[in-house]
Amino acid sequence: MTKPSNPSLPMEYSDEVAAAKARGAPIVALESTIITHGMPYPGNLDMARSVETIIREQGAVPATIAVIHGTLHIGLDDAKLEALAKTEEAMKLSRADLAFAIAERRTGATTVAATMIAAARAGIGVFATGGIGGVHRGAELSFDISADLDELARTNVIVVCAGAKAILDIPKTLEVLETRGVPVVTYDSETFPAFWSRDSGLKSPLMLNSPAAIANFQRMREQLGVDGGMLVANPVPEESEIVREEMEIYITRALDNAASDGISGKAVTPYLLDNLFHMTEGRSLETNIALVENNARLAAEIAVALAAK
Ligand code: PSU
Ligand code: MN
Repeated sequence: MTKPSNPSLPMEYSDEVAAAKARGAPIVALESTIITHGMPYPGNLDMARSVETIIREQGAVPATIAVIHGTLHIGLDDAKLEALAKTEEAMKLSRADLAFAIAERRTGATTVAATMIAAARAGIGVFATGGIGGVHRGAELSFDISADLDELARTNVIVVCAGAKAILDIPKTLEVLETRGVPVVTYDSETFPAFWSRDSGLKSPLMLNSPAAIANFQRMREQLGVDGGMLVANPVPEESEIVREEMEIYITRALDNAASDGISGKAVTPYLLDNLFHMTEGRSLETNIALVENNARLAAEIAVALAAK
């Protein structure tokens, strides 16, 4: 009896990423949930394009990752990027449902967790995002802990972010990362950043101040055979930050709104981000864009440093 053959994974590289892979050029993965669920159109498209440009300017190649009609795309051309930025239908994909979207030929954006899985599958070791998911405030009751944390513990990708959003419980998020053995390295700062703010009030577990040092640390982890990702936390540039005390006022209000509207599960993060956007009259979005651009630059520098063996 012949066994049914396994279906192969429908994975497609953009021309630019395929060429970069062929010549061994540095590549930086980018997530797409930030485009579909993290920012409104057209600011999301402007952000997605400018982040790609910044990575190219540093001598690396951007690979935005998304599932489109069941194909896992590693790198999107401009037409696909624009269509994704406009769509209202995209699923928000994590480890649990990335393969579901592919199997069911759906369209979905990848979170940090799903982007790490796709990047590792595509042989891409560096990834830039805004903020990671983490332990939500009140998680002791809701059990809401992002799958991003488990993914960081198991998948070998360096994730460059601006820390954790202060809508989360940052001390608990750092505790989980420590328990799971994820190195948390702050770039050129003693304190762990809180996304819109440069300082969460918490000391960072580790600090390094050059892309070369980060690349070297990663090589030592590989030499030791230590699996899993690394979290690089890059504080938002000073001129774009919203300080913690001010942000805390808006966050408290947004959390109250989420509770009274009965928001739960996957909808929580997008709901809070939208609330904050309105409360800050768009300033939270400007800061969000600035920090993603800043992370893209650092991620490209790290990818370049890793390629220069
Ligand atoms: N940061 C943003 N906007 C976002 C996210 C992060 O500024 O939309 C997304 C990321 O894709 C992250 C996800 O992986 O939120 C976490 O969602 P959850 O808390 O449901 O795991
Ligand atoms: Mn969650």
